Amino acid sequence: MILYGRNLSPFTRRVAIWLTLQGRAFERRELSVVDHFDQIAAVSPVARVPVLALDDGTRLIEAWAICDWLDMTAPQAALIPASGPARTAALQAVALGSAVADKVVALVYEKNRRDPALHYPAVIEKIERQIAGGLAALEALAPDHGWIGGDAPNGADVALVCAHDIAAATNAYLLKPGYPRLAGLAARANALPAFAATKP
Ligand SMILES: N[C@@H](CCC(=O)N[C@@H](CS)C(=O)NCC(=O)O)C(=O)O
Repeated sequence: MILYGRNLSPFTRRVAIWLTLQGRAFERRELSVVDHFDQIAAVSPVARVPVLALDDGTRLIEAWAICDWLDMTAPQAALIPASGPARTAALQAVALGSAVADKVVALVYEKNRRDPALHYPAVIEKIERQIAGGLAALEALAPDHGWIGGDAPNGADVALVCAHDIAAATNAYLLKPGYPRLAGLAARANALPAFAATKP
């Protein structure tokens, strides 16, 4: 299997950590749409990462759909509970982490990449408010110690940490209000090889 995308993509990082926590062998192609558009367009019709190219040539897109395939094909190592309220709760945590990551990436495009002369303060402020709301919700989900997944990180832990870390890596001021439980979860996770090796 080949995973396309850089760790600076929180969606690609989520898939990379998922693969590693499941103990799967895979190759990386650390490409970004900004610098390698044509190479990514060659493997994804919408030219986005992550893309997971399977050994039979199938190419999967969208982090949630890739992780669903990973869990389906390795049920003994699944990172999301198979059914019931626990599954709904874990998927909602992943959705929230993913939504925060989405808005953090949107802020990178609007603020970090756009010429300051073309900044739209109202748009930036709206995105910052969306991120603040999402981070507060992630803080409420983050455990004081250990993992949402119990004895080991599950998909919810992975999504929360990826959201936290992309905010820290791109616009650290977003974390200034203080999210101590989320920060603690990220610190515990980043002490593990799967997270440490992919930290943006
Ligand atoms: N919903 C997608 C989001 C993927 C995404 O936004 N990827 C970004 C990198 S972080 C990308 O490829 N952006 C290029 C673009 O959309 O133009 C997922 O979960 O996989």
